Amino acid sequence: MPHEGPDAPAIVKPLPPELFAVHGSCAETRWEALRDAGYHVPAERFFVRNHTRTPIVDAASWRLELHGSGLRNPRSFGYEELLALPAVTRDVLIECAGNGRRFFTDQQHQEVTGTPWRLGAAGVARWRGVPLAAVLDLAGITPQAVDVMPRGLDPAYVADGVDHGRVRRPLPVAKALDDVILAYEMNGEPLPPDHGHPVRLVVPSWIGLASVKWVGDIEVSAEPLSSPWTTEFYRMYGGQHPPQGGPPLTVTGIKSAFELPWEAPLAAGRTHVLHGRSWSGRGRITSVEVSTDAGATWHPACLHGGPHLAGAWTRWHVAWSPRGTGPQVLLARAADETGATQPLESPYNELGYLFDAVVRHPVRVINV
Ligand SMILES: Nc1nc2c(c(=O)[nH]1)N[C@H]1C(S)=C(S)[C@@H](COP(=O)(O)O)O[C@H]1N2
Ligand SMILES: [Mo]
Repeated sequence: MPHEGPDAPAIVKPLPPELFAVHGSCAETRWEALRDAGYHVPAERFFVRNHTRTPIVDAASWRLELHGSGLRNPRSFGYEELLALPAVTRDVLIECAGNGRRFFTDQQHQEVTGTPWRLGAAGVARWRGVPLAAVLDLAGITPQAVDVMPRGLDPAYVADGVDHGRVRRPLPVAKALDDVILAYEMNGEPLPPDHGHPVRLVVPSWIGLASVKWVGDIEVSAEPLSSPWTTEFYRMYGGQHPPQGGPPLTVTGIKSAFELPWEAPLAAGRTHVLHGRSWSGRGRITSVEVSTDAGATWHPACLHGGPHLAGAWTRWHVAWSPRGTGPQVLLARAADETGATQPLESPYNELGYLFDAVVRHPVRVINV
């Protein structure tokens, strides 16, 4: 199949049904596919969120253009030039702002629009690249610079007959200079096409949209910048929110997921070790509790060793001996270092962003 032109597939890598649920141009990781994965999600299992489709970009001829009123020394970088700069390596979670969206409908009976993700639009990888700050410094970022806007090389995003241009989203200069990476490696390999080859942004703790893939240019401006991705999309509408929408979304929320299939069959009369992962854009996970009786009682899960990274996830497990047979529901709720925890209901917004409530994960206890 061709990878360019009108018949090109939206996603290049294979999407076997045991690993992914496909939603149009996007692919959701199945949580059971993480049971035998390590801390990092292999690139072959990492979710894909494409506004249009994966472009094939040739690293050898690719250039990153830095331009705009906030630079003293506008310039460009080739792939080899970036690789020659001092590198950083960091475990960072990328999560779509719409992850969990379908639970607004399934659990809260609210109507929302957008891709109906369960919890599989999130993943941690080990990213290696150049700090964005270093590249901005080489381009002579001035004290007057306020916003930094990377733009992707994928096709323009057209929705309902409106051409919104190529995917781009300004970052305030404070975030751009803090911990953002211009990444060229994912889990020790060059970035695969679907995840931004040759270079993408990795913006820790922020909604996935900020981590612009296939970056081709970056505008650095002494005036505030905007794009449809800050004025129209990725804001909260409806419910308690102002008519023009809340502020552009930045930091992601707090979530937990079991590494089990939806409606997993579990054998009666045995003890099962339930595994899962929790994460929060606000900081480290400090505790996770599991309930198997609809929230009447909660049991602490055992958090797996090592430092519980901010900007990534914490793995955990808990033992469970189901009583009886038939459909049952598993609940997990995490707390982070800011004291935030997962509520039983998530505040409504029309586009279904930042679902953070406890997810009711159905299982079937069966006689074997
Ligand atoms: N250029 C470009 N960058 C993009 C997107 C896109 O469609 N085009 N999607 C964004 C969104 S909404 C998310 S959630 C993440 C998903 O990253 P992944 O596909 O590597 O998992 O990429 C972001 N970067
Ligand atoms: Mo996203």
